[in-house]
Amino acid sequence: MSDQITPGWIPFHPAPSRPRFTLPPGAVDAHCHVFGPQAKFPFSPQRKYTPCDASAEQLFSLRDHLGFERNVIVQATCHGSDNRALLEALHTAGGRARGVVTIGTGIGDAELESMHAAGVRGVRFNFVRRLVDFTPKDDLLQIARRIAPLGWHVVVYFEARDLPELRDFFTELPLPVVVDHMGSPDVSQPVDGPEFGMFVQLMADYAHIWSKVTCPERFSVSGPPARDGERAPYRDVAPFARRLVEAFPDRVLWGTDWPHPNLKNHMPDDGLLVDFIPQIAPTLALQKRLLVDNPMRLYWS
Ligand code: 0GY
Repeated sequence: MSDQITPGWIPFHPAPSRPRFTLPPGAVDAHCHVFGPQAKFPFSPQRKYTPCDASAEQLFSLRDHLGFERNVIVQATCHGSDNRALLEALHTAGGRARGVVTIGTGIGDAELESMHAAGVRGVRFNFVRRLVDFTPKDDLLQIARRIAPLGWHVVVYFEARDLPELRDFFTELPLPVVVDHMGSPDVSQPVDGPEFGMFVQLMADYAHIWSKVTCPERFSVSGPPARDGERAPYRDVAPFARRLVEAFPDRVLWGTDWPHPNLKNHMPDDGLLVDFIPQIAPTLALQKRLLVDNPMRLYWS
């Protein structure tokens, strides 16, 4: 894999607007990444893409600009299981960031404990084939059993078509399972259709399964607003996220997904992304659970 940025890569928005929606005090951006900088934290030789640098300093400046108080930084696949960039970001965050790492079965107890002290609270299992090579489920189960006593959870990323095959694995895991990006719905299908219905049913049946109601920019067909001044973006994704927020108000999380890896069409204005929130969490009570209470319970209690 070349050290040059992947051709066609869209860099994060250089000057996001200020949201019109005012975040509640203590809001957490519960899904974001840091990339490198490559010169200090080289990317993994097994990576499937080479992103632009996106430093912790830039992430924290976006946090302040948008009005968040805290971040949950999720290990991106371009760093493989080398979590140094993430751990350094946690170190510089002064207690205002937690982390979700990628680890192998060979990790020692001392390293897990030192990650916990640094602010790590979860491990990511990634099943998206364009991003990672296959890891046997036995290895993942072994990791889950190692981290459960620490009070950690797993974050899972998969494509909707793979849910039928993965479902039993998720339901049997002995710790909370947080699904990235609503299980990647095809929003051209009805919100009441069989595909999204299977995901909603999974959450209804299993109280240990949570969802991030993130990434409208990744799934939207209608896209961001066509007209200047319009502040209700990604309307076609909103009903999917709102369904989960209303049905499972204590098991949903929200995040920016900054710096938005692998987008093909457009780069979102992060301020506009924040303005997506009132469409999916229409009351103050739902907003507080989504943005403050739920992430604080999972990451800071
Ligand atoms: C995302 C999405 C993607 C990538 C990663 O770790 C990663 O490489 O998460 C993606 O390409 O869909 O949520 O960050």
